[in-house]
Amino acid sequence: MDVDNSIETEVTVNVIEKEKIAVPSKWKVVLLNDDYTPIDFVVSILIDIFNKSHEDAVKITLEVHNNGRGIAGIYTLEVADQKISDIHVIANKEGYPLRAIAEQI
Ligand code: TYC
Repeated sequence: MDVDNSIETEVTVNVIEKEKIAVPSKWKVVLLNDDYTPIDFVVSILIDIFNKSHEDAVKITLEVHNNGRGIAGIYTLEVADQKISDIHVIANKEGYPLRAIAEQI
């Protein structure tokens, strides 16, 4: 007698397909404090590169200024790396030592 294995096969295939889908990991872009970068410059970086409101940008900047570090945003590694590179290029052009790093969540 023939047995219909199609549903079982379909379930098995679905499970295998699911296991193959890699969920991209998330990364924090952490802004680091320094003694030279002007506060207004950091605020404008947060508005322009991280799409923050002026109010949120000021809050994050003061958090970094007071505590040494603060989270600018959470992204895939590719996007986080691009934003970090953008910060370093813009800050270097102005002669500021502003640094940011990516940390996996
Ligand atoms: N500490 C800097 C100053 O006193 C301001 C600053 C804030 C620098 C945040 C970097 O990520 C930073 N001008």
